[in-house]
Amino acid sequence: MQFNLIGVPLQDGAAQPGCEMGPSALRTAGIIPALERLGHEVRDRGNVTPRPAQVVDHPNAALRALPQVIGWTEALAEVAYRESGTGVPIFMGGDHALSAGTVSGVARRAAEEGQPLFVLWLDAHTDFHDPASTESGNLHGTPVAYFAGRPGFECFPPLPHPVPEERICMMGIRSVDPAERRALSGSTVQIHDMREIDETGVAPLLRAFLARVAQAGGRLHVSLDVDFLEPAIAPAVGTTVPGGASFREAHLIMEMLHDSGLVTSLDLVELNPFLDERGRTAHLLVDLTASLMGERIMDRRTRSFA
Ligand code: HAR
Ligand code: MN
Ligand code: MN
Ligand code: MN
Repeated sequence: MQFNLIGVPLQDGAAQPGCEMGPSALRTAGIIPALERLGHEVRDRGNVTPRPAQVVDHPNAALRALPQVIGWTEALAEVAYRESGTGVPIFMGGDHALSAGTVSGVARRAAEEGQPLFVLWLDAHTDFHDPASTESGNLHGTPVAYFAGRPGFECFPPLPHPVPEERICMMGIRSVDPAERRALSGSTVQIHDMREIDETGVAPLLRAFLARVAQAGGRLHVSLDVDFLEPAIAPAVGTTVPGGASFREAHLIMEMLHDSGLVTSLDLVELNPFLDERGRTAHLLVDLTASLMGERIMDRRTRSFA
């Protein structure tokens, strides 16, 4: 397979600085040789530069870095569209605000090629605020509502190909703000919170979703937020929430995603190397990426998701 690695040194969407070092940490942790060892061809396309920030007013005074995040979204939508035309793009963040751009770009590509795009959102948070509802003002809490085409994003770049809410599946959720809860209560976004994962296990939940993607002849964008993981194994993130996915739950998800053959793009986000312990979180993200792209413990028969 052909991978296009894209660095996204964005940290304006998060409260704590440090995510701008994420792409460097992933390169240092060996993401390129890890993929090459699996027989893939890897092109490092370098880091994205945002469009210049324009003056933009918004009534929510809490909002932080709105013009900058808009500039990143514009640039990323273009890059994601382009880089998804020649291979599987891997976006190395950078905070989660980057997904506003990456998902809208790959959605445009999917629409042009006549395939429905699905999104698997692996996160402690639903990131379903709009610019008016966020109280923290941190725009990494908003990308899902943007690419789903929810109202309230008039200040953002126009979105020609929103992802229908029923094609969005979230796993790992354990921190939802009241405004997000209200917005999601009338929504068809599929949410598997940690309670459901505890009771059911990740495998049946993911298998059902992958079957739905396969049935629809769809393609799948995976967005992996570091805080999806249990903080004890992945400390390098500014928004840790206890009770996250375990090492094996996360690897099993990646292994099943690989077997499905459905994944066409990937975000690795919220890695803050400034908070890491001797690179262990960066290394874990590289190992998870390798599992997603074909590393396996033992050979086994591939399960069909159709
Ligand atoms: N919901 C909270 C807020 O809007 C926390 C959002 C944190 N988001 C991320 N990405 N770290 O999931 O401020
Ligand atoms: Mn997130
Ligand atoms: Mn999160
Ligand atoms: Mn390793």
